[in-house]
Amino acid sequence: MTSEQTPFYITTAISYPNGVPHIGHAYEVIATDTMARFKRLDGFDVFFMTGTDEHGQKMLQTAEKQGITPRELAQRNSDAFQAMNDELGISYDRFIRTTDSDHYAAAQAIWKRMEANGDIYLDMYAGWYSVRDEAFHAEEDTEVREDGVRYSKETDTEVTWTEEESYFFKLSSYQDKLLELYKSQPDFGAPHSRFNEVIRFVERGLEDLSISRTTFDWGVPVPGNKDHVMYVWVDALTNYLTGTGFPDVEAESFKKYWPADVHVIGKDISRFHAIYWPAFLMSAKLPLPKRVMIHGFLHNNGVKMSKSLGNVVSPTDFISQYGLDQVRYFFLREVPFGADGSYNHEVIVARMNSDLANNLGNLAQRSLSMVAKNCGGAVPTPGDFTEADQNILAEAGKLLDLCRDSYSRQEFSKALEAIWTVLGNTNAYFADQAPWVLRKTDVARMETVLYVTLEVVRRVALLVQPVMPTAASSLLEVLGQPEGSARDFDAFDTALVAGTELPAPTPIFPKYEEPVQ
Ligand code: MET
Repeated sequence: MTSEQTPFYITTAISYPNGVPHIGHAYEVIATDTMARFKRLDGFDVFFMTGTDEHGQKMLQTAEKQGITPRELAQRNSDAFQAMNDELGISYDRFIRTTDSDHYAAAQAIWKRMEANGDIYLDMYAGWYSVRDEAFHAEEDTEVREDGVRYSKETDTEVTWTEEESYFFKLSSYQDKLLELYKSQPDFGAPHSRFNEVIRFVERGLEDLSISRTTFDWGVPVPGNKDHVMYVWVDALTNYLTGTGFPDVEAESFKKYWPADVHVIGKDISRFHAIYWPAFLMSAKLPLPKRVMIHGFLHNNGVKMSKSLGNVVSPTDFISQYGLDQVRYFFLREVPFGADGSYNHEVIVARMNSDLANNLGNLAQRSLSMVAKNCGGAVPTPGDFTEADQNILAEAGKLLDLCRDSYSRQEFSKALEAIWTVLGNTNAYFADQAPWVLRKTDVARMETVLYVTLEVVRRVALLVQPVMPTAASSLLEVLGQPEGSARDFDAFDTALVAGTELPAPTPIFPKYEEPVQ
């Protein structure tokens, strides 16, 4: 099957390493990682890329403030981002840095293609620039505030007057083509509410875009003019191509993975991805990504959280507090991906205790302990299935397709909700059937009930692997499912084999206990 695997290329945005990562960065990579893992388990040939965006004025200014070179700053914090990824168990295939040499080649190659298409010209730029946003803002979108400083109205960042020779990209001539794209591919941007904002913006008309700078040199040199470096976003967006082997368009990896299936990004950079990026690619005569998935922001709204636990916005603190799989589950279950959301200590603990410890952990532990004690530690042989057995097995049997459907739109919370609905029903089934009573009255029936319960738990364990890789792996272990093909989604419909020896069960999801002060 290997040679026929369908490719699936997914990316996160690449982060500015002008500081250390925070919980927002963790949220994006966790969601993207979950998607990548789901597709791998579902038989796709996945390429998953994340990394750091190291050029531009923001990096330069931060480095100057710290008395180091931008290269040193980039190195230090890029390492911190990579360490966060590793700590979060992110299964990236490449961690790209825009200072990688193959990236320079890619950025210069896309520039030349856009130039060859007649879309780049030299002129003077005069306007407002926000270093924080690394973005130009039209004068009418800025205002002078009480402190006498001019800000971008939209992003609340300071803007400074910039006047210099610059290359421009003819973005204005792509308005109609972009609107056609949005019309013919209504899922090019998602969710619709966020994509619609982008469409409205393009409908108001587009100005040509300044795409080079001359006042500093921390960037990719513009081909053929050593006085200019590329505007950081031209270089940054091109990272998605670099990862596939571009500019070698004959490379096997390029042919296989480009165009990307999904770019996962935050709502603050939707215009760069859904306007500039497709316009650059159209100009360069390259295929467009299939989807830009725009997620919202998570806010820590719990005063209690910061009071009782101190600063928990560092991903490391967060994980040591709650556990990695728990955090991954919480983020994806609590907030519909795409929407803004908030977190606090109470809701996290509620999810951990009710969804994980009770509904899944307890069900697994109770049924497995009964099997250990009463069935010789092996998967029992079921008798004929009753209607109740058949119903619950049928419900669980639908979950893979339900998940596939939800994941195709990155609707992680929907997939998890469906799984936990089945778990709720399985808990009710287990309570109704009362196998601990059957143990004394009807052992064969007890064995059937335990078999059915384990089979549902197995299916659930398979499907939660992308979200909670470690816990799911432990669960599959105690269900006698070794690593490898037994854990692929292909195994979903292959029922548990009676007689399979099971290791001694160990609880997988402990209840959250408040630390003793
Ligand atoms: N570095 C940018 C940001 O953090 C994202 C670049 S994605 C090509 O906003």
